[in-house]
Amino acid sequence: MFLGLETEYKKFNNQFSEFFEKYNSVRKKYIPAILWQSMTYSFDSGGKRFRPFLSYLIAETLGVDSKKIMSVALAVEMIHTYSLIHDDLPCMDNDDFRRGQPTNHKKFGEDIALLAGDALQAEAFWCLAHDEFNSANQKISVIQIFSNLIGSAGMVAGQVLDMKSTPQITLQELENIHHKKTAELISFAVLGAALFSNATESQMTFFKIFSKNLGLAFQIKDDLLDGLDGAQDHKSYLKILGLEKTKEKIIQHSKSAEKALAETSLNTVALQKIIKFNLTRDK
Ligand code: GRG
Repeated sequence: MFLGLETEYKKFNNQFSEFFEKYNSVRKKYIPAILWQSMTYSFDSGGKRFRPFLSYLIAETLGVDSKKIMSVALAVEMIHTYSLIHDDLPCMDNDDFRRGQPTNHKKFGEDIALLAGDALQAEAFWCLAHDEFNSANQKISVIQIFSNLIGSAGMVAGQVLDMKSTPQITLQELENIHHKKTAELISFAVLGAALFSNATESQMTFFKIFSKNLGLAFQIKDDLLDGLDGAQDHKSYLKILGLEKTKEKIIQHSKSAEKALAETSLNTVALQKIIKFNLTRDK
């Protein structure tokens, strides 16, 4: 799936699964069985793991052992999973299927699905707080940016603005929604891993530009794939800009992301491949 990054993805996947198993062995016994089943049903239902893989590649790029960033990788995938479970609920997008399987609330009921999302969010903070490979100060810095990017000023804000938007939405408003709803979590995957990998201030600056543009390109690509699939939504680049300009926007943000990487003076071949993966992906 991640063309040219197959070896890295395999290594990442093994390490990620191992880390998740270790987490299970510590936490599972405290969590009611039905809640655990609901949490893991969605966590393990065939997602691409794009965000945690990105965290892994950041550690590789900065020459740091990837065990340093595994708590970020797990936390980011837990938040992604919770956001999908809640987004599918009848009070939000009201979807019956996700990744070709019944959505969490269709399988476990709305009450448990809601609580599985809540639980995954809290567990993500648990993972970061209990990280064994970084200092207390580093963990505080990471939790500070995490709570900002995923919460009421970040991803949740994006969801609210999305829900309350009207068909008169402007391109600028839509970009702001995409930025908050999707790009900020992707930014955390990059910036959380970069902080745990001891990135310099200047590298952080370029990684911020890289991750924002990659996140926007990722969401616009998602709009494009949805639109080609027949979904009609006024909150879509396709609806506002049409097909050709939407494709141009994806290329424009991808180029900005690439340019930011070039400024870091690091070997960023793998990260460039991730940008290309998004350009060519069909799911
Ligand atoms: C706080 C309820 C709540 C929601 C937050 C992120 C979000 C807002 C809602 C999720 C719905 C959605 C379509 C978000 C856009 C982000 C996106 C492109 C999700 C799909 O991500 P992939 O392609 O999915 O990484 P897989 O299935 O591979 O994990």
